[in-house]
Amino acid sequence: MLTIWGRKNSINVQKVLWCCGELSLKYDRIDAGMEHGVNNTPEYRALNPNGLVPTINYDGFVLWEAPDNVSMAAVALAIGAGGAVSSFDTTVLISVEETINALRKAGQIRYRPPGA
Ligand SMILES: N[C@@H](CCC(=O)N[C@@H](CS)C(=O)NCC(=O)O)C(=O)O
Repeated sequence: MLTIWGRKNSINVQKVLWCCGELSLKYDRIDAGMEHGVNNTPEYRALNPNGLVPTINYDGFVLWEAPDNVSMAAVALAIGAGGAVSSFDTTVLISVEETINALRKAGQIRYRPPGA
């Protein structure tokens, strides 16, 4: 179960949503931040002490501090190459040089597909 807290008009939330979209991952999104509040509640701060969006909870593993675009692309490439998704069509949002950097980073990501 993948849950993402964050408002859709946040660039940092958008890069996570983009990554999930590229990987066809299903997720629940809870509006949080700015006009939605939520990120100042003690419950949210327990998940993400920075009180910023996004916050991601993947089966109990909580992640905050969404990485830069190249790192997000690297994660998408690593998961895609691991066979977790049947097809992987990417949308070009980064430069050739950034893509090469993403490919290098993807090689360092220790990802094991479910069931492997
Ligand atoms: N490095 C952090 C930065 C997060 C960040 O700056 N989020 C902004 C939105 S883009 C935020 O939470 N602002 C306060 C708010 O939306 O209430 C990350 O990527 O997670």
